[in-house]
Amino acid sequence: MKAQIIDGKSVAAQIREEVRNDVAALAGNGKPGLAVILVGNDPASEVYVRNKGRACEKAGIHSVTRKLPETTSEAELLAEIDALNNDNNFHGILVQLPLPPHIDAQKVIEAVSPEKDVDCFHPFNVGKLVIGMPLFAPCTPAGIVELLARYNIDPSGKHVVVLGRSNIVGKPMANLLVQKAKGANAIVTVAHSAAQDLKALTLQADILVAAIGRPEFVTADMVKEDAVIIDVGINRVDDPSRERGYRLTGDVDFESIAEKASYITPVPGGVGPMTIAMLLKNTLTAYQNLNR
Ligand code: L34
Repeated sequence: MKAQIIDGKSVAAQIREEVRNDVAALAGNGKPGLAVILVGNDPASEVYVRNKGRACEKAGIHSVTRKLPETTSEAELLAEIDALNNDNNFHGILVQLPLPPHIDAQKVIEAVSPEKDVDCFHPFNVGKLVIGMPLFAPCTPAGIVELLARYNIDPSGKHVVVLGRSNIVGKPMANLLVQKAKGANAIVTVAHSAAQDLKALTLQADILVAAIGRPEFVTADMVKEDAVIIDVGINRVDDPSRERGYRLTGDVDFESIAEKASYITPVPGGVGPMTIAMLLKNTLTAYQNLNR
């Protein structure tokens, strides 16, 4: 294999240790608190939320996961968020997505107090991000910027092609990388499946961020020699040979692209763990902002 693997798991562990030290050094009174709300029983969400709770615990962050039934009404969820907005024990509030279809996710996102919005999903925080004055950096995109920085891959002046335009990854990724700032300053294209000639776009990418949610969608012929490949996808693909019945795969065809790229993130162990590490960072930031 030619490409160097970007080890998100180990970078994330490093960042979590840094957060743990910062939390331990906080002046006496109280510690950061994170409330995570999970509605329903989506198996992947359950894994992610459990990972978040564990990571908080290890970093000395107080965390509570509220598990609400699939049948929870929008009004009940909004009431829960309102209570957490007014609870001084919690500095961060995160409502795990996706939500059941009978709940208006945007309404829920906008119910979280912007000062506690550690996801950076509230329109107030999205706006602050766009103008380059963010309160919080959105977890997954910020994790990617951090990975690039720690591998000394400077996006400045490079062409980054972001595949996918979701509000969780694609759009905030573009908004972060286009900023005139250290670790950013990139030339950004946001592409998606409606492109007339997607391959012509991805072939231009010095750094390709794949966030389309389709297993192994990006193939080696779509990638420029020596490109940096960031794979945000976490897809469960049926695999009867595994005990749990599935394997995890990203949005890129790892095996073939690793022969062509200069750097590549694996799935699992790439971007996923970084999302959680940045969530801890944001929770600490929320605490510091609220205790100023
Ligand atoms: N509100 N909803 C909200 N905030 C978020 O930041 C998220 N996201 C995405 C889904 N919904 C959300 C996450 O937490 C994706 N995501 C996430 C978090 C953690 C991991 C993956 C996605 C993770 O821990 N990934 C591991 C493997 C997990 C497994 O075994 O399934 C990895 O190594 O990639």
